[in-house]
Amino acid sequence: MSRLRGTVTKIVGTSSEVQTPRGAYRCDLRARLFRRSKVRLAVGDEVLLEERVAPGEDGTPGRGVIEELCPRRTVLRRTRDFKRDQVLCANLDQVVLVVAVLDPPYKRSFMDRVLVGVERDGLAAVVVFNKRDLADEEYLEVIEEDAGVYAGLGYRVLLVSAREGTGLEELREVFHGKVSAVVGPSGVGKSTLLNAVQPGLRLRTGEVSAQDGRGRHTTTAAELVRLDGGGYVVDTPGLRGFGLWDLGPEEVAAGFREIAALRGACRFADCRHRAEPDCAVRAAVEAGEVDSERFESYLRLLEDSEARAAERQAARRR
Ligand SMILES: Nc1nc2c(ncn2[C@@H]2O[C@H](COP(=O)(O)OP(=O)(O)O)[C@@H](O)[C@H]2O)c(=O)[nH]1
Ligand SMILES: [Mg+2]
Ligand SMILES: [Zn+2]
Repeated sequence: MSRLRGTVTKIVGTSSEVQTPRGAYRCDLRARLFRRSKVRLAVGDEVLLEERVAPGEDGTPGRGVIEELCPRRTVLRRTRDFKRDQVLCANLDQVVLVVAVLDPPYKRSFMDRVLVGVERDGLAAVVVFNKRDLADEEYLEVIEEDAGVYAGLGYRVLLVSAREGTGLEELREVFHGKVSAVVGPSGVGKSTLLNAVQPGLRLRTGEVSAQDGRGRHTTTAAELVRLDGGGYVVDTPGLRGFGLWDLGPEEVAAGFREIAALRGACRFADCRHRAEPDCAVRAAVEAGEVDSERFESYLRLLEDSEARAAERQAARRR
């Protein structure tokens, strides 16, 4: 019997929903497979399933059994205190970081923190500045300069307006055929943008939720939303999923592309680019080759990271 390849979009108890070229299937994970691999399925997993009942003409899902789990290209984990890491999403391709030019204005240090987490997880990042309509000519120049910094580092950068519908074609193209997570502060227009990309989606907008940074779905698992244009969006696992508050000092240095590129160029191999003599990174900042705001972000994240490491060490000694 032929096997169908599909993507796990939702998990409810021991049953999962799998999207295949022939339609959606409700599936049980074959017990043998589950015991052998000891792997827990996650949304985004690519699986091979055996069809039991074909999907209905009316769109009712078919039934199947998952026979095989394909190797994961990437995993997005959530680290939990006192518990094993949880895989929030498998095979995530990219993180789409959304910020607003105003209301609320973006903070570069926040953006850099997210980007460092994305680099650590080996994912691609796309930076979207939304609410372009709120910026006047003069302010637009500032934004374009900031956007240029990220574009210069090799990130894809979009300046869009969900309200005016500008840049949406390009955003659709970004999502096309990929598994994406949309992250960013509350109120920047993430839901509005997704609704604009896919009108049938009807995500609620405008609520300023204090929980947004953590995500609404902290207890239940994430879900993949299929886009008509091809591709999936993770119903946001929130920034927690990126373990951004748990970056080691080396991960911080490695997560800044322009700093990582200078590895080995400082006099000391373990240079942290603060006050050490003959530091190639600081020289590059002074020469204007490394953006000074990025460097400030680096120092800030490094400090955070070192403070956390010290805290952990103190806790271990206790
Ligand atoms: N002016 C302007 N407002 C926007 C734009 N996109 C979203 N908004 C507004 O920003 C608010 C927050 O949007 P929402 O999508 O809920 O943000 P989320 O928290 O990131 O999902 C809503 O009142 C939206 O109408 C835009 O491009 N321009
Ligand atoms: Mg929202
Ligand atoms: Zn250095």
